[in-house]
Amino acid sequence: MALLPILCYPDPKLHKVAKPVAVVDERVQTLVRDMLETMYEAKGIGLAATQIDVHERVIVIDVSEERDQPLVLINPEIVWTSPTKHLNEEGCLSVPGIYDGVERFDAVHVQALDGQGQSRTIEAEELLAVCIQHEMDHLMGKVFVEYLSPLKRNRIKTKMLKALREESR
Ligand code: K1U
Ligand code: ZN
Repeated sequence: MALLPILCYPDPKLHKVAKPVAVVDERVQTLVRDMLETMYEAKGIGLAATQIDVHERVIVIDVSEERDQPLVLINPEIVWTSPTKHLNEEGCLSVPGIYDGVERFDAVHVQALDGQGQSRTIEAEELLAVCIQHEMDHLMGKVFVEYLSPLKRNRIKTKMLKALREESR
């Protein structure tokens, strides 16, 4: 297993659009294991392959209290959305220390392959639904701060670039 470095906003690589996985083989299963290890180590509830500079449609999630219910979504597609949306507080491992409200569907149904390449439909609500929508945005090259006002987004960008400069001193 391996811990993978997580890209930090405003890295332009976070805006690449991920390609579908052709076959769930050993390479993809190793990627999934490494992503789970990286997500748990970073204390996140989700991670998209885009965030570790792999531009393939792979997501890992675990919203359980005990951190023992990993969910693997390969080539996920939203097949149903609830008629209602709500504002939810979100964070992002690629934008450390920043939390803000984003409007998301209250519930979604997602069709995806699991870690064994089996097709599954997941009916998600509450935090799982929010997390799935956040991670699927990553696969499309979208970071949650892009839902915020240009003023907020520019402040966040400046703060992140300053932190990166200080880190590399
Ligand atoms: O994609 C990521 O960067 C992971 C991200 C997922 C996420 C958190 C909250 C709402 C939507 C998506 C995180 O895990 S951020 C860290 C975290 O554990 C967390 C932050 C706020 C609320 C709940 C959890
Ligand atoms: Zn994120």
